[in-house]
Amino acid sequence: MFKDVSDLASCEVLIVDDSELMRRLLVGCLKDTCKVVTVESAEEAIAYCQEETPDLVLMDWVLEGMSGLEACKRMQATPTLSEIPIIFVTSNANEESQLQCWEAGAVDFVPKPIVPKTLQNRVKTHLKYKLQADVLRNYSFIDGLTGIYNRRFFDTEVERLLKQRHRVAHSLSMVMIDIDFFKKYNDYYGHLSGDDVLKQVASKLKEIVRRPLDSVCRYGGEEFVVLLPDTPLQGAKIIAKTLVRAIAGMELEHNQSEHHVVTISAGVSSATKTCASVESLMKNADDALYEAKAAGRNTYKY
Ligand code: GH3
Ligand code: MG
Ligand code: MG
Ligand code: MG
Repeated sequence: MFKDVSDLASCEVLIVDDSELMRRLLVGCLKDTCKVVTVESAEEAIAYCQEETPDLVLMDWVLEGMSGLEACKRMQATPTLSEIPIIFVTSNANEESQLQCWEAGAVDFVPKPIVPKTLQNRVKTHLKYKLQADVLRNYSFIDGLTGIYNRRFFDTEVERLLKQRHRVAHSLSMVMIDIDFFKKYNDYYGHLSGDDVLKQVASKLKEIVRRPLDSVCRYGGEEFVVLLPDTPLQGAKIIAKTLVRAIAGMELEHNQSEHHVVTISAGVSSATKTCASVESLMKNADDALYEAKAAGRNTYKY
């Protein structure tokens, strides 16, 4: 799921330069190290980074339209883009210019005309740092018990998806899930068996929710939440139904439950014109989950 720390070849570097000759030269320097993409302007660079999140940007300073320096400042000020390191490659190399690059948040500075070996090594070094930072961040997004995403990931991801939805107006749905009579399960079978059920349920949910952009998170205790970008309510209901059936279908013994096996209840919500905040999405899903519990559990509501 995540890139390996030593896998530079899987990294992507975005080259921003308005000179075709320079772009070709830079691509030639880097194409054996990593994947390379080029754009001609700062505006295109920002748009590209919003969609694709490259691992590193090589930024020219003097560009038509927005300058590279301004683009760097804007990216640094944007939470989703500020993690992408930027190296300036520019002939504005006097002391004052270099200071301005550092102040704008650049991680390095390579003067033109470039020395290919120096550029390659600077890029390699910064890609390694970037991969290490990614690995640490990714670990901080994983739940230790079940190996699926945790609450911290959910909080970050749901914000990101809702913002993205503003731009591209796609749908976003959510399924909140809670294991039924789980306290009784722990009391009867013991906490370690309870932990094992949490792992098995998490793994089944992940097995079913398998589109690359979907995510299954452990929200806390015995509660999970599934994020379904680009999925209207109708689609999310089908997923909720499938999940509820699949967990009961595992037939994990639970003789303290009226269903005799481990079951879940689920509440579904979708972002609409009037319900577009994290809070309202969560509240609607939570209310629906409560209804599912009241309706006898092992079911879903919306
Ligand atoms: P309901 O059907 O209404 O959801 O009943 P419930 O018993 O599942 O609900 P409640 O919220 O009262 O209990 C949740 C229980 O989940 C409490 C705790 O024993 C258990 N639990 C929470 N986190 C963990 C965990 O990490 N491991 C284990 N084994 N149990 C946990
Ligand atoms: Mg230029
Ligand atoms: Mg609960
Ligand atoms: Mg419960």
